[in-house]
Amino acid sequence: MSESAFLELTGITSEDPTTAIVSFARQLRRDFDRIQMENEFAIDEVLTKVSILRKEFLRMHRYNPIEHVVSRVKTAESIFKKAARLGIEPTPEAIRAHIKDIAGVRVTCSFISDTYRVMEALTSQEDVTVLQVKDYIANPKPNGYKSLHVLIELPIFLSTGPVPVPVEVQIRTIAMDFWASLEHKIYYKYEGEVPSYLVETLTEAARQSEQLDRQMERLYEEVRGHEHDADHDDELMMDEQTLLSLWNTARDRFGSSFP
Ligand code: 0O2
Repeated sequence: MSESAFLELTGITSEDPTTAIVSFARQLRRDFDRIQMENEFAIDEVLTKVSILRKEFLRMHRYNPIEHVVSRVKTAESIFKKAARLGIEPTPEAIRAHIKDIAGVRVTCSFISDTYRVMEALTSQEDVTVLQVKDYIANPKPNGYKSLHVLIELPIFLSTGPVPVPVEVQIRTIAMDFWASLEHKIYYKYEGEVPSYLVETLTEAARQSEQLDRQMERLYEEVRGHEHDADHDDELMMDEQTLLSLWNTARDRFGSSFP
């Protein structure tokens, strides 16, 4: 970009443009630092929510629907590339307004039903606003990509007050995740020009991974049915223990006249 074009874009009219450009660049850096910071904090909030859900499921249902969680803040380079692709001015205001996936969290679940359960539990929280849901599990992309994409917005609490920050949460099964990371690697290796035989193999792998997901889900439901019976026995046992202790308390209170 020529100096005059830069001055026109930034609106700098100072008689000493060099000083003005340096101070503008410093301001830009501060603004971008702030954007990165807000996005890091928003990720912390989402990770805490996911961790609480995971612990609650474990404690209350003795079951963990979440296998693992990863997160990332988009790098400045990747933000600028996306801005250029979308035809957005590379200013902090335009980036805040148009790029909503600077903060990303990926939750990997064991089973398809868990992905929807986790999405429901996360999006029904009071401080979470759902901006968009893309269900690529029900409607996979033509290449076979499957995942739930939920764009949420939640407040982070800074010393200056609350700031709403969008976070893209991707929720998928282990099989979907395995497929997506391999596809991503292949796509990057061939810089988007993937040979057709590999595209076909990937599409076939996506179909097989879907079958695997469905089979695993069926197996899990069967095993879960048996576990429910065992849980019921445990509850009965706990009740008997509670009854026994109540009985003993009553006997202590009423003495030997109590049977
Ligand atoms: P990264 O490095 O994961 O952040 P856009 O969000 O505008 O770029 P789109 O298609 O409207 O594009 O958004 P969408 O459908 O919500 O997908 C965005 C993200 O989903 C991507 O992020 C990928 O992480 C993932 N994704 C989408 N489609 C595919 C796919 O076909 N294969 C794989 N492996 N991942 C996919 P980024 O920003 O591209 O990359």
